[in-house]
Amino acid sequence: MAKTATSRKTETSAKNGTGTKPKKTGAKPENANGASDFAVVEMVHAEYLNRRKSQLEQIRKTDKKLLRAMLYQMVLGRRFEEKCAEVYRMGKIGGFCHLYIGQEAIAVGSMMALKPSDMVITSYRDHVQAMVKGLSPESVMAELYGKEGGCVKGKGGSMHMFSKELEFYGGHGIVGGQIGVGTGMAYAAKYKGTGQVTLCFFGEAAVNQGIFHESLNMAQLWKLPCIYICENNQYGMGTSQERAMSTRNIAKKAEAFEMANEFVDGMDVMAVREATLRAIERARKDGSPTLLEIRAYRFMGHSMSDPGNYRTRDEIKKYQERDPIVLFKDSLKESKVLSDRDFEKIEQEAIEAVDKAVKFADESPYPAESELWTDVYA
Ligand SMILES: Cc1ncc(C[n+]2csc(CCOP(=O)(O)OP(=O)(O)O)c2C)c(N)n1
Ligand SMILES: [Mg+2]
Repeated sequence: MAKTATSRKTETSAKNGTGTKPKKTGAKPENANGASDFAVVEMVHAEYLNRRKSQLEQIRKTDKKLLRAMLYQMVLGRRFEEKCAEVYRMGKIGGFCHLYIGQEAIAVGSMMALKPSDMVITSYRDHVQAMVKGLSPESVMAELYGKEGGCVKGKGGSMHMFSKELEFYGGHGIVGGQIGVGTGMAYAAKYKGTGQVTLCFFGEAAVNQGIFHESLNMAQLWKLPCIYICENNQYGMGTSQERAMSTRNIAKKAEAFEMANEFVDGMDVMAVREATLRAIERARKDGSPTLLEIRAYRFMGHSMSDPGNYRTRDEIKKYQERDPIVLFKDSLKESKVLSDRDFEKIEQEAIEAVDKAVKFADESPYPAESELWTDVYA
C-alpha cells in the first residue's frame, strides 16, 4: 500500500507489545502546541498540496465504482443532515441532534475500507456512520422522528442508531463510553476467532477520560483487532481542545502503550482510507490495534441547541475552505475519474434519497403503546 495520502505518522512496529520502542518519524508542526488555529489549518493544507500528486495517482488506481460510491455517501450524508437541521427547526425532530457536517470524510474514508462483517461503534454524532454501514436513510430519518419505522423502532432517537444485523453497535451518549464497549467487541471477536475488525470512533474530548487509557492499554497488551478513531473536530461542546488538553498531539498518546498510530488529515477522504487500510492490515495480521487521530472540523454547532458563541465566523470559514466534499470532487475531476455530469447525477440521487427518507418518516406511525415495555432492559 502506497503511503502517499496521509500526512506525517508515528507508527510503532506491528510486533509491539514485546518492548519494542515506538518509531518516531519526525516532528509534527501541524500538531504544535501554541500554534494558532489558522496557522495549523494552513500547515495541514500545505501538506495536502504536497501529497496531492501522489493522491491523484492513488485515485487513478482505485476502482471507479468505489470512488463514486464514496462521493455519493459523503454527499448523501451532507444533504441528509442539512435536511435534519431543517426539519428539526420545524419541530419534527425533538431532543438532542448532533450533526456531522464537515466530518463526512472520516466515516466514509474509514468505514468503506472495511468488510461488511466488521463492526463499528461510535458516539451520539452517528447519523452518517449509520448510513455508511448500510442503514437506509429512511430508517435513520424515522428514528430521528421517533417513529416506528426507525432502525430501533423510534425508541433511540438521534443518538442511538443501531443495527445488529449490519454490525453497527450504536450511537452512545456517554462521552467515551463506547471506547470500553468497542474494546470488548474486539476482545469478543478475537476470543471467538471471527476475524472481525472493530472500528471505534470517539471525539477528542473523550481522550481525557480514564476509559481511553485503560482500553488502549488492554488492546495493545492483548492484541485486540480494534482501530481507535479519534475524530478530532477540535471542540468538546464549546471548549476548544487547546483549553482542555495539555497537548494537541493525540496520535502520540498511543506511544505510551507502544501502539501503532497515525495523524491523518480528516478533510482528505483518500488519506483517511489509506491510513485505515494500513490499520486493518495490522489488525487482520495479528490483531494489532491502531490509534488514528483524524483531524477535521464541525461546520455546525455541537448540537442543534448550540448558540456557537465560542468561535468566530472567520474560523469556521477558514475550515470551510477545506470542505472535504469539495476537495474530493476537485481531485476526482482532475484525475478525470468523474465529470461535472456525474457530480450532478450524484447530487440528484442524494436529494431524492433524502426526500424519500423524509416522506417515509412523515408517514411512519409513532410506536404503539404496547411497545412501551418491549426491548427495555434495566
Ligand atoms: C461522561 C460524559 N460527560 C459529559 C457529557 C456531556 N457532553 C456531551 S457531548 C460532550 C463533548 C464531547 O466532545 P467530543 O468528545 O470532542 O465529541 P464531539 O461532540 O466533538 O463529536 C460533553 C462534554 C457526556 N455526555 N458524558
Ligand atoms: Mg470534539
